[in-house]
Amino acid sequence: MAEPTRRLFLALWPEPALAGRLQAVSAEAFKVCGGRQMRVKTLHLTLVFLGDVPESRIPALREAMGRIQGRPFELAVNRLGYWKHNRIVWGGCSEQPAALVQLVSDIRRQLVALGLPGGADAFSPHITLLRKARPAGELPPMPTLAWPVCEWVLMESCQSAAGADYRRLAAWPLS
Ligand code: 2AM
Repeated sequence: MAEPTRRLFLALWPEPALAGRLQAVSAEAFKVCGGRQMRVKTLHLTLVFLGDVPESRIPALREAMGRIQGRPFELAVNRLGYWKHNRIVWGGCSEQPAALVQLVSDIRRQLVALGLPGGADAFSPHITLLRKARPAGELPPMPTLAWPVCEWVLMESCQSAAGADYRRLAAWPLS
């Protein structure tokens, strides 16, 4: 029998206050782009998407991630964009802090060493706000939202009737 797997990703998760402000931006974008708004509790920024990982690999994954010594940083979420290829409206940043780039590169290196998919695609940090959205002539203005990042998390994605539900499996501090 095939080994059970879990659908995993590594992410940054905003505090409720910031998630609320992102949701307010999402509500404005929804007025012009329609689609489906992500629920406030599910808003996040993916660092690396792992996909289906055999359960037996999860302890080694957690151990390897725990070896990473990341530095805290502040993200200025100051861009709102639309991607035609997957019809999402996203929040993002015009500049990637060096500590964020380093964190993703360290994660990828550890994943490669474990023989797990390490996200070969270019890293395009974004927070999905709307799915199945239509392109708008002009998106609403985006305020600059300061996001002090002091931890990153391992999440499991579980399908539910309401869309994807996310479960936190582990968190590591940035200090
Ligand atoms: P998205 O919001 O741009 O779709 C959980 O699915 C998280 O992993 C989401 O943030 C999703 O990004 C991201 N992700 C990246 N690659 C993915 C893939 N191939 N399938 C599903 N989710 C992916």
